[in-house]
Amino acid sequence: MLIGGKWVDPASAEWFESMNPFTAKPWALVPRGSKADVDQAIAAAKCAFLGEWRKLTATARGALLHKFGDLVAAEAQRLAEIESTDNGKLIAEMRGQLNYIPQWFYYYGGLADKIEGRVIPIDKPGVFNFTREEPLGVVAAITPWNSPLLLATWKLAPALAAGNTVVWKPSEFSSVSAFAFGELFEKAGFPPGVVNIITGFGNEVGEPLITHQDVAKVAFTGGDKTGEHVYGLAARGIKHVTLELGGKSANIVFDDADLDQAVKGVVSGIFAATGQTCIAGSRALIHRSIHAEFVERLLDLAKTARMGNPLDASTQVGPVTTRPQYEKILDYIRIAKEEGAVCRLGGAPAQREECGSGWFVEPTIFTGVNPEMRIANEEVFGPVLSVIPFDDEDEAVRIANNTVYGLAAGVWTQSIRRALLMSERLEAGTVWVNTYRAVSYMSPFGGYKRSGIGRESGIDAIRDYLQTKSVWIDIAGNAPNPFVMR
Ligand code: TXE
Repeated sequence: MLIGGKWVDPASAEWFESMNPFTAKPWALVPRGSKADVDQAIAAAKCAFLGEWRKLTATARGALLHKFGDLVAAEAQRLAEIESTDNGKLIAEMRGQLNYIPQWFYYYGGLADKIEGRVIPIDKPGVFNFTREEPLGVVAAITPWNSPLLLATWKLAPALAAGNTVVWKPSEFSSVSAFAFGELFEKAGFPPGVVNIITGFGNEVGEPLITHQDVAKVAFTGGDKTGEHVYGLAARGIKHVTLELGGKSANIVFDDADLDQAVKGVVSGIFAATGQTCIAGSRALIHRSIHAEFVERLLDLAKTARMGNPLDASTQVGPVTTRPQYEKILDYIRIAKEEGAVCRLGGAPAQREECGSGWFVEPTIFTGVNPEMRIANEEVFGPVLSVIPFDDEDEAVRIANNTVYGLAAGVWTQSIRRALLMSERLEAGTVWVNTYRAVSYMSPFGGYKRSGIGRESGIDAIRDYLQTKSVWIDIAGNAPNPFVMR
């Protein structure tokens, strides 16, 4: 693990296995961190925050982020292979992602020296008042397994640009790429302790991190139940928190949509990344007049999905990342069947030869889904689509918003009126019109309702890593009455 610029063994002297989901066999050993390591990492992060890191100008901080981005770009292929092996994401997607991740470091690196305070034209004579935007201190970044480096980047880039230091805990299911990232932070020349990495389990590493008095902020991505728990722990220490917690996003297809595009959009929304994305369009809301035709076209396209080794560039649907997740998906398929949903495709573990011994679930499509069913309300986080018909805009909005989540939504229509109206009425942090699953370092991302708090990416995100100080300077020199407020 990386603590204060040194690679160290865990205090527990224990390691655990990281599994390759394609082979269902262990392929790496990961240090099992504990409170003792967490305490050291936080001490190192605090020391760096008060020392070396603070001494750097914002421009110099930005230059380091830029350098890091260059190193990630140079190592993109290697990082992509590690990530594919450790969590089963397609190499085809990972190459693109690793080539794109540097943009976050360039963008926030550029922003580092544009964080400006303001001079307030204060209403009191003889006083000068201005604000400073200051970093929070030590940030705990806790990340999940589904997109390990991308989701860590969304936290690390703005946190560091704002002048914070970080202790990062990757998911126990996909920690290996974090070590490769850590090496690049060192190589870029970040002072020791600015970025620390502690691997291990949620209760053994995550909780001591969140509850440590020297952690000023918790930036978390994961499931909503864990998020709720993390929020509660952070509340006890009155810590800053951002949470990104998944969803049950609706992909809404109107009868005036370009159906070729819409079919591809719905398929990409649920089967890309094996459905293991927070933004998965796991509910397809289809206008009743096109429902039958659309379902046939959906089945035709989904059936062509090539499953297999994620390291093969032609694979389109890879394995499920973890054994518990694999079991959870199969459970939800069983529940949907018991609830009376009609399984039109898949609905079982994949038995294809090219899937070997990996944790594969067939791309699955349910019709006859009633909005009240569990399959229409709970996050499956797998390649399982619920198709629900609707009659008009009002009903589409009602069904789409009838969920505790609010991360994203897709709207397929040729009508600009409808596109604008729907984008206003949908309770979601992101609305895509005639596209799906697009993200950028420039555009804020985050959830409404139970999908989270705060935003990642874009200029706004850096505000979540800053606090405002108001400075008052008397320039009149006449002491006021000490017994009344000035
Ligand atoms: O996530 P967890 P899990 C959803 C998805 C999935 C479900 C469970 O539905 O099926 O969550 O996945 C750390 N204190 N998403 O169990 O538990 C943990 O070690 C502090 C949605 O893998 O949320 C890991 O680093 N930390 C999602 C991180 O939290 C704790 C992405 C996420 O793990 C902790 C992943 C604790 N008590 C799953 N317990 C999204 N929003 O994209 C765990 N952790």
